[in-house]
Amino acid sequence: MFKRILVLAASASLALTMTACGSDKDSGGSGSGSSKIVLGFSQVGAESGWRTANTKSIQASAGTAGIELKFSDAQQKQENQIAAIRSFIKQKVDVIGFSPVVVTGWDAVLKEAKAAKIPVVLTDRAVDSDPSLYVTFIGSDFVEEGKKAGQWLVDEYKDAKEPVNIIQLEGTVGSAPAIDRKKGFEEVIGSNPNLKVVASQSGDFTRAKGKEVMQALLKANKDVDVLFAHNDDMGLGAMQAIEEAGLTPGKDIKIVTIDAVKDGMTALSEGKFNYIVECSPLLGDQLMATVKKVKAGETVEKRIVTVETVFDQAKAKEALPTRQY
Ligand code: GYE
Repeated sequence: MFKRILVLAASASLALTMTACGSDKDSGGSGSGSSKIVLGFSQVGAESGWRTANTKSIQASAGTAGIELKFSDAQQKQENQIAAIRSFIKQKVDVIGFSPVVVTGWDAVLKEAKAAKIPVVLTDRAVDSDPSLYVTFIGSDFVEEGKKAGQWLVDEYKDAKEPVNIIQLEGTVGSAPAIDRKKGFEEVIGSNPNLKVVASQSGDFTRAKGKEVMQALLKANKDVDVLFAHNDDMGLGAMQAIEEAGLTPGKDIKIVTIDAVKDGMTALSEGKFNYIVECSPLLGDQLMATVKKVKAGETVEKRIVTVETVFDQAKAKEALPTRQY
């Protein structure tokens, strides 16, 4: 019961935030009197360093592009995202952008946006809806990221004569990055029968959950060689659990993660992580350029893939001083 009241209160405050900033659509014109493009953006939440950097990028790029941004944080809940998108439709924004927390369950609301003739641009994460329901999807290739992480293990343990026991910390259940990173990773390590995933569980992309789940998994699995975490934050939480268990991260248990945010890169440069596959959160400029094109009636590519790299400990040391996020 108490939980239910909290949920109601949360959605009421969400609705309030959105009406509070929802009335200024025509007041944001530039000096020339022309009206600004209005973009309604529903963000997943603030679960990780990656997400915070992504939010900053979107806000900064909207400012530079002269686009009015109506921003809504869904606290990692699909129902909040659906409510936000419905509110954007009601407010008649020009374009809707969102990063879908999970892959499934978007058909109805995407059809509503289409019926209202409001184009939708997906950023960061994919959906399983019919592609005719959105204009484009801007983001990383998560299967490829999982493969790059797996390839590091294949190379690192190419001469291993004994089983290499791996713990995998998965991202949010049902999210595109969790599904695809797991798929790419397991496909590549499958080439070496010594590489064994002994436990695989979700840590919901957060540091706190990463630590909690790793504590439990370390108790249940005595001989762990490698941790593969689907993002830096879970890896950082797990790193604490490893240290508290009296083990040395980076040595007793090697750590491979995805993202390459500053805290992850710091751990890598200090030898506590062993490898990071980059996933860039800086999608703001591409999003704003796409929004402008869509508004001008120009055609855009159905899939816009982000360019990314990988980091070992030496490369992390080099890159850290100029890292933006
Ligand atoms: O890797 C993780 C975040 O969807 C790519 O979400 C994003 C992932 C990112 O919480 O840190």
